[in-house]
Amino acid sequence: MKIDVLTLFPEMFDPILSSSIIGRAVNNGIIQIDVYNIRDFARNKHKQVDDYPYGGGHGMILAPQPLLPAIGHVLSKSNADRSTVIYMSPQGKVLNQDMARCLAQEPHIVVLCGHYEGVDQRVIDKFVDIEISIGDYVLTGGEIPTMVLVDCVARLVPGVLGNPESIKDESFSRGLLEYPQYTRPQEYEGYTVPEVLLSGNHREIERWRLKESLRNTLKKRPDLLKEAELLPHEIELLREIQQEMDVL
Ligand code: 4F9
Repeated sequence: MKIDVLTLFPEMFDPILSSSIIGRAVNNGIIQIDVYNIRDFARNKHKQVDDYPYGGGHGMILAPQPLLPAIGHVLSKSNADRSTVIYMSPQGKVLNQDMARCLAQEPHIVVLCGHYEGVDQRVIDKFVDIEISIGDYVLTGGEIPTMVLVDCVARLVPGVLGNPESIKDESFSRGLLEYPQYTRPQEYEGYTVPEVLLSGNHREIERWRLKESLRNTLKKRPDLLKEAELLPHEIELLREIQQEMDVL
């Protein structure tokens, strides 16, 4: 997978590219991430990238020049058979694990980081395939959302994570939150580990984990349960949990 990032602050990406799991995948050649400075495509004397909004109002707008040539450049350089251009914006569809799974299948992703009051609409109309938000709040720019997207998508690319099994079990992979985890020691300042996890009975452990996963989801994110396609034995476990809650 190839990811091209277009930003006014390329240095913000140095930390994730030089360390972390994503950095390792880049160094191993499993993914390729190139960060381009939008300002390098400015053709005016002062390398200005923004201008005042037509119609008035506060703030500045990222202009078609340099954005159009910048996007055009990364698209024409790519030899992938298709490219997906993404604009990180609070107006986008809110990122979720399903979207990340889809994007992880793409050969070439271009991510545009907006700044100031936004981007000239003609750039979005001409090039942008998807607008993506990372949540209902406003940031100073699209760089942190882009890092969130890149991290979330890149870790799903085969070979990026050491153990592919770890993707299967985690929160959201099935639309449920994870079960609680414990490690040694068995007792810490009076706090103990649930007995079943020490039993060595793998069927019982599986059942306990599924039940706690359902319990966590019901308690913390009941909205997720409406979307999850539960199997009959899972609905039965939910009923048990509800009864336990009624007793308390
Ligand atoms: C982008 C916020 C995506 C949330 C970009 C200011 C943004 C954002 N998700 N806020 N520029």
